[in-house]
Amino acid sequence: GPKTETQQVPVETVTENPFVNPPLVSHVYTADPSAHVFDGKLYIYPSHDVESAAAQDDMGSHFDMKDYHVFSMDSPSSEVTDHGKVLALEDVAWASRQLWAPDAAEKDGKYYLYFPAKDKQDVFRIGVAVADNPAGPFKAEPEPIKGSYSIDPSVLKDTDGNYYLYAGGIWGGQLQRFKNGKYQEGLTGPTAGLPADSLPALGPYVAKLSADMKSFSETPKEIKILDESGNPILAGDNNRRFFEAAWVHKYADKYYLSYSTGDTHFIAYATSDNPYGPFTYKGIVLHPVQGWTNHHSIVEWNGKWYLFYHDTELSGETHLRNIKMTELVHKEDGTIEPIFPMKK
Ligand code: FUB
Repeated sequence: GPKTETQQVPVETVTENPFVNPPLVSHVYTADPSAHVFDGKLYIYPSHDVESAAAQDDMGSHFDMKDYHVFSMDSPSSEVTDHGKVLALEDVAWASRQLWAPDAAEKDGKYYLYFPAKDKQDVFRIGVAVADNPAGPFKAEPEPIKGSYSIDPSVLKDTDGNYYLYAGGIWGGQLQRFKNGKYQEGLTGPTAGLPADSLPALGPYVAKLSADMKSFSETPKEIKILDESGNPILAGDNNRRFFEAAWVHKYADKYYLSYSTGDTHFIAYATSDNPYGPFTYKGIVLHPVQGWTNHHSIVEWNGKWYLFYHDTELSGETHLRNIKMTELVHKEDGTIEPIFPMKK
């Protein structure tokens, strides 16, 4: 029967959700979101994370992705539409595994998806796939972009109509295994080939795209990132040195290069007057997220700026991520207001 005496109610600990922003997509795992506004709509080109039998190692073998989906939004607060699978590993003749962080660009009504994958020799190259529509499907070129290497391509459409491809990533991204664009055989593990801690860190590379958007019009050039005194950021400066995820946006006539510092988990940024750099380190865009990787994009949409990023709120697993977005503010002095993804 009903209890009449007063019962001891256990004191519940109410745990507050520590994440500042909610996942944008929850029916599939998504990461590395590259966002662009095409025809007034916002399109997101992320990695599509999947469960994998590959062992977790310092080369990122557990990031074993096999296809890409494209997503779109009509407004910053609207639902996210999944346009489905737009490119699959089996449809890329030259690739063997690991479809990592992509980006997309539009030129003359055609859309180009740039993506890293390991070739049949297990060397990361960058491919391009073409579509008539921002939501795909994309058809891959039979060969990777000639002269391309490493991971994480992103493309800047400059205000003068030139397109620049930025790329590179150390450790699993293999950037340290290339000298003058040539793969050095015999380097194994994530760190062999890296400069000593007291030497300048490796930078991402940049190459102007040719008119057809499918090739480089020049030999890729390494980007220098300098500290506030004009000295190169050193390889041992893990809090500030480039690791992966280069992204360039233009704001008030300045080029902003933002990137992940990898093992210290920041998205840092540096600015320049020139798309080729040198860039000067300015600070942090995004503080560490939950999960090892931190990877983002920055885009202007209807007069406001947004940061797209990911964390592991839905899975708690470093290789099963979910994309998120938040507003980004450029301050009057040109610096970026740092973003904290976790409640303090
Ligand atoms: O998603 C696979 C890799 O993890 C990306 O290419 C890196 O930037 C890191 O996010």
